[in-house]
Amino acid sequence: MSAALFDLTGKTALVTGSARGLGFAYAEGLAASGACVILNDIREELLQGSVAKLRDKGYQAHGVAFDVTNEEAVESAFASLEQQDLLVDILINNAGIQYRKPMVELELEQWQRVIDTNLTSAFIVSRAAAKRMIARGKGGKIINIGSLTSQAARPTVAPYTAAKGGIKMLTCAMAAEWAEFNIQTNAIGPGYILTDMNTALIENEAFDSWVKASNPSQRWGKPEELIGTAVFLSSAASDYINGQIIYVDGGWLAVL
Ligand code: NAP
Ligand code: GCO
Repeated sequence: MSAALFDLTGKTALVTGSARGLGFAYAEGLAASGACVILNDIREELLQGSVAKLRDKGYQAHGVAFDVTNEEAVESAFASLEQQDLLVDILINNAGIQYRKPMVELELEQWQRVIDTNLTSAFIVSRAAAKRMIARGKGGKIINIGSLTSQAARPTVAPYTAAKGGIKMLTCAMAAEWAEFNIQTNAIGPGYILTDMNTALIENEAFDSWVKASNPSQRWGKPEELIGTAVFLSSAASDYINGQIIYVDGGWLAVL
């Protein structure tokens, strides 16, 4: 009984920003649970290499290159997927960037680029997915990717923090509008995870010490440690969960 709850066989999942990092971990985890996965990235060559890695493991994997901030490109991508009979049942809005600078030094363009990529894109891509899920009448799953900064802030990452706080409430707004169509929208809030986004932090001895001292697990997280939550929120096991954010942070936000 319980294993079937987490089985994604017959489902098609689109993961944005998934040629590497956490997105690739989510895609591989969903593929291992039976889903047909569609990887996305801006860089075609990187994308195809990642698709090949999953296919080499025997998984059903496809790639579609588009910029998640470009609504014409997003609509065109969904149309292309439909022509291939790849109908998105599960969407993980994972694509994101980081830009670290004190606000008093930040240019408006730099602010806007982070907001567009980390927040507005979730609206653009989810709107395209939800319209089609509603029309098909079979429900769906949407998973937004938040952060510890959906709940708390640190200096020099204001646009990222504003975007991730917005992701938390956009998740509630999506639940409010789409739950009646059997679409469950939730979010994952990863802690500090060992990916390219954080290379500069990982290599900074003081920051590395702060991360290890600031959470009860006393270590950085690994991308593969996010997979279980992604599979759970993509599966029938979460059919009555909506508008929630699950922090996968080693306990960071749970302690003083
Ligand atoms: P990453 O290693 O920097 O990977 C980000 C991915 O997003 C890359 O594949 C990148 O494409 C893609 N991307 C960026 N802009 C895009 C756009 N406009 N259109 C399509 N794809 C785009 O980051 P990560 O650590 O895996 O983070 C993934 C997500 O988790 C982000 O939303 C991040 O905010 C969130 N998160 C990360 C952590 C962490 O500790 N790592 C913690 C909390 C939340 P390219 O490969 O072409 O650059
Ligand atoms: C930073 C990091 C964080 C992590 C993550 C924590 O500069 O503080 O990039 O933002 O990536 O979001 O949950």
